[in-house]
Formats: sequence, structure tokens, C-alpha cells
Amino acid sequence: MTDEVLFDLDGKRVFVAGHRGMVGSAIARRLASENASILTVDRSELDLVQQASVEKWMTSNRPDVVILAAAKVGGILANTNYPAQFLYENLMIESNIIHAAHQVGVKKLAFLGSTCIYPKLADQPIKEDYLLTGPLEPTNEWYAIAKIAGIKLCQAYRKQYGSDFISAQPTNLYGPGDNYDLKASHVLPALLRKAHNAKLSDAKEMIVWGSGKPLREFLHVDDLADAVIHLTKRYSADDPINVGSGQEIRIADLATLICQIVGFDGELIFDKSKPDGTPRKLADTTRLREIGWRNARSLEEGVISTYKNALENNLLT
Ligand code: GFB
Repeated sequence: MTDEVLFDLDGKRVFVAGHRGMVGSAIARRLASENASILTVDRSELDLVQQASVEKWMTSNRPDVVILAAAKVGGILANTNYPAQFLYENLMIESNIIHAAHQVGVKKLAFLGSTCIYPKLADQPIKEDYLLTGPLEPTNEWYAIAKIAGIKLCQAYRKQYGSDFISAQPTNLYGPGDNYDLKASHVLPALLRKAHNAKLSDAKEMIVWGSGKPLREFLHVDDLADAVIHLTKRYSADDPINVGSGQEIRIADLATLICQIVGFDGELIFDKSKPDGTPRKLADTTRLREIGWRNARSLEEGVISTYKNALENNLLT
């Protein structure tokens, strides 16, 4: 693999599906520095779960490129509590968009999955080839099955119709536009919010879910957006491709880092009644590095800027 440009975004009409979400909005920000026009549509005008509406919108707007960042997402608890929505909505959104993209002759489509598609106990770091080699992590199997179906749709349309549809598998993401609702969020925004409020209320302690032992890899969403544009231009193959930072951290150490950044020095209490989820999830990013991409921000820099952004937007109280 090389870093040669295979697809030129110049002058293209790029539909960012999910542009209000954390990932879609980062991709729209990143696309602003390309010579391409960005197409978006609000949920009030187009419900991506409805096939006929998606086909109609795609036929009227005829994008050249689609970046499929729309999805029902959430942290470990939301995944456990809403299995039907995580499976159904994600299957519908990706099926509708990928099929309509084929119908209107989209020249390039980039589908965003997740590293939770890989087996719960996969060898580490996780190579793309480990897909479908073992049982999934039960706390997110519904979401994972939907995302695996999305990867397979891209592969099937490529195989049957020669469509240039690719799929990227990002690791755990964070950054501007994240969800800070403690019942639905991922760990990083949850801990930022908890630490901030613990500091404000002079609390003696702060609750961290699970044992604190699981390892996770985090990537700032602006780094992800840059990787997705890089891949849209330079990657054209069947296989999914991992997108990660290569930097992993224990949840307990992440909590300590966040408390230091926020300025909370109370005790961390681990609530073992909450699930740990998969023990470790580090993506092997050899393929991505061969195509000439690596991330710009360290976790610490990313958390500092995300905390600042959350404070400015009043998201923490
Ligand atoms: O980020 P998170 O919700 O999802 O949780 P996953 C990661 C780890 O952080 C788990 C722990 O071990 C949690 O128990 N944790 C500690 C907390 N405190 C908290 C807290 O206050 N809130 C949350 N949410 N977690 C998700 C999948 O898995 O990863 C999705 O469920 C998706 O499908 C996403 O793939 C990237 O990393 O376990």
C-alpha cells in the first residue's frame, strides 16, 4: 500500500450523513479545507431510517461522495439498555444510504464502523483480519452486528457492482460535540463531567464504573476526521481499515488523568456493579500507517482541549 492519491475530492459534492453528530460535524469541519462542496440535511427534513425518503433525497441531490457518519451511538450502558434501537436504526441507516448511493452512482463512499466489531477476546493489537473469528463482547453485540453488516454491504456492492465503497473502523472517540448525558455517554465525557462537578461541589469522592482495569484506546475526533479524508482519497479496497492512535490507557488511569486536568483531587470509587465491557481493545493501525497517516494529538492534549470546549459550551453541569 502507498500514500498515492487514488480519488480526487476537488470539485466534488460530498454528502456528510450525520453532520450534527460528533463524528459528522468533525468531518464537515475537516472538509472545509478541501476544494469540495459539502451537502448536509437535517433530521427534521430527512429521517435516514426511512428508505423511500433516503432514496428520494439522494436522487434529488446526487452527491459524488458519501461519508456515512450517521449512526445510533452510545456508551456501554446505552448499548446494553437499547439493543433494538442500536441494531435496527443502524441497520436501516446504513442499508438505506449504501443502497441509494449505488442507485445514484456515487463515486466514493466511506462507511464508519467501530473497533467493537472485533471478537471480545481478540489478540492485541487487533488486526482487520480478526473480524468474525470469535464471539463478540455482549454489551455491544447489537451495535457490532449492525456495523459488521455495514462493512459487508460495502464489500458486497464493491464485489457485485464495482462500487468504490470503503469502511473505516475507528477506536473510542472523543472531542467537541460529544454526548455528556451520563446515562448514554462514553467513558471520557462521563468522567470529565463527573470530575468537574465533583470539583465544584467539593466532593470527597467520584464514582468510576466497573473495575477500572479495562484498557481502551482513544482518538480525538478531529484526528479521526483527518484520517477519514485521507482514506477517502487514498484507500480503495475490500478490507476494513482500523483508525486509532496506538495509545491505550487503563480506565483507572484515564480517570486519574482527567481529575488532574480538571483539578479534582478526591478519591476514586470503583462501582463494580457496572460492566467493564471488553477487557482490551487496541487497534492495529499498520495498514493506515502504510498509507501515510498518523494522529496528531496526544491523549492529554486532546482531553485539555475537549474540557475547554465543554466548559465554553456549558455541557458539564
Ligand atoms: O466508553 P464506554 O461506555 O464503552 O466504557 P466501551 C468504557 C469503559 O469505561 C468501561 C468504564 O469499562 C466502563 O465501565 N467507565 C467508567 C465508564 N466510568 C464510566 C462512566 O461514567 N461512563 C461510561 N460510559 N463508562 C463502547 C461500545 O464500548 O465503545 C460502543 O459500547 C462503541 O458500541 C464504543 O463501540 C466505541 O468502550 O466499553
